Amino acid sequence: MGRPPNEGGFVVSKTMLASIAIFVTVVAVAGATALAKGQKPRSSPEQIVAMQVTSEGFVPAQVKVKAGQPVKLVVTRKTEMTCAKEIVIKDFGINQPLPLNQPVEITFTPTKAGKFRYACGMDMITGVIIVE
Ligand SMILES: [Cu+2]
Repeated sequence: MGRPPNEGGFVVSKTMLASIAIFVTVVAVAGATALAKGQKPRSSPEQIVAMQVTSEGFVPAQVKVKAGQPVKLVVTRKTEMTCAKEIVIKDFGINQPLPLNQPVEITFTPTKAGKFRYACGMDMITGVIIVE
């Protein structure tokens, strides 16, 4: 049975190839799992921003959020001393009355970066949302 001596060598290398293939598959699966884990925090990324209306106006008067993630503004008007009895965010079609001492939730999702103004109904008391 004149087996060429290199046939055995061929069989071994085939086995090695199979092992390498399995190894690569395991690494790929592990990588995909790690990726899925890495993405998980981005799936429930609501950005909650507390805001008040005081005698100073909107506090804070500048808010930073990230694009593509829902924003929940919780606005509480604490004073009768200003005309800011509502909050208007034109770019997001928001015009929300602010009853005294009642937290009001306003939810929207900025889709692109930029600066978006918020203001009282007369556009006198203002602030800016910086979307990054
Ligand atoms: Cu006003």
